[in-house]
Amino acid sequence: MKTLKIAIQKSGRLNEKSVELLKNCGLSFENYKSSLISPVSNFPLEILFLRDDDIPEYVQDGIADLGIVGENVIQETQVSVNYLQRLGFGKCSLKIAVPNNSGIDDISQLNGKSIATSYPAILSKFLTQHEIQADIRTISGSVEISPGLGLSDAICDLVSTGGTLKSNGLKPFADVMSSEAVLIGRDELSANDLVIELIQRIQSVLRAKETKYVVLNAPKDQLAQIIALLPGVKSPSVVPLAEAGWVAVHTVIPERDFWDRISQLKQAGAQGIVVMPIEKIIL
Ligand code: PRT
Ligand code: ZN
Repeated sequence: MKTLKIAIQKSGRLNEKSVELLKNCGLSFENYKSSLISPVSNFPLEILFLRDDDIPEYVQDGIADLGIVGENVIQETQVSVNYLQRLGFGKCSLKIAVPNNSGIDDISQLNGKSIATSYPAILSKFLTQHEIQADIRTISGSVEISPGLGLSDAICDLVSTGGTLKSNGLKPFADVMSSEAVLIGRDELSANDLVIELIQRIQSVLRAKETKYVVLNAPKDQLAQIIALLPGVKSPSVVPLAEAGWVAVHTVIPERDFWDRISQLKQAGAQGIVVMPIEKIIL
């Protein structure tokens, strides 16, 4: 079968997590910073290291079959590619922000104002939807300093912690879009066996990230109550302990549910609760 090519960011915010995800899928490759292509030794796949802005077009044009990139970049480049899987990292929001003392508190007040951004296509669509006529100033970096320099009245930029806005005296004002890293693919490839296999591996890694393997000791007479508190992938395994009247309960549960239930489990008599990470969950 033909070797696939997947494009990931060469360096920047998505590089490390993209490499980690592919390695967790059992793919073996060198993360050469200096080269453009790295072959995977145990799967028919080559990794292309690119600037994130180029990834959607490379996938659309068939230079790469798959890509990992932020939704913000896909929307801005307006390409036609398939969204195959949301990946849960690189989360951020594209927001319009204004200086703290601007007096702007309603979106209609953006009419006639200038907005600096690196995302003119997305912003223009948003303004049209809200029937706002503003002057979009496209700049490629350091958008946040633009109001302070008198270059624009507002900005539209990506925000994750909000620290950059704060330290530049800006306040978030309107949400334009939220974004995360996604796996994209060429339209024709959705039914390709290798693509399906890779998506399945990625999904098993993502599922495992959200769940924990939990082992706890329970008095036998409290077992039903404890199991009721532990919704697992399937029903839990119950193993007798050397001490009479006690069992060990093994199960796999979503981490977010687990933390809420610890005190109830303890009250129900659970002891020696051990929580372990899981590498993959294959359903
Ligand atoms: O070199 P290359 O072109 O490949 O990379 P790049 O410099 O264009 O992008 P990079 O590496 O900065 O970001 C890659 C992707 O990460 C983006 O396209 C988003 O999908 C995602 N991402 C997630 C972010 C952020 N969070 C983020 N906070 N991209 C940029 N930022 C910037 C933002 O522009 C602002 O300057 O971080 C600053 C704000 O951060 P906070 O934490 O202060 O709010
Ligand atoms: Zn970029």
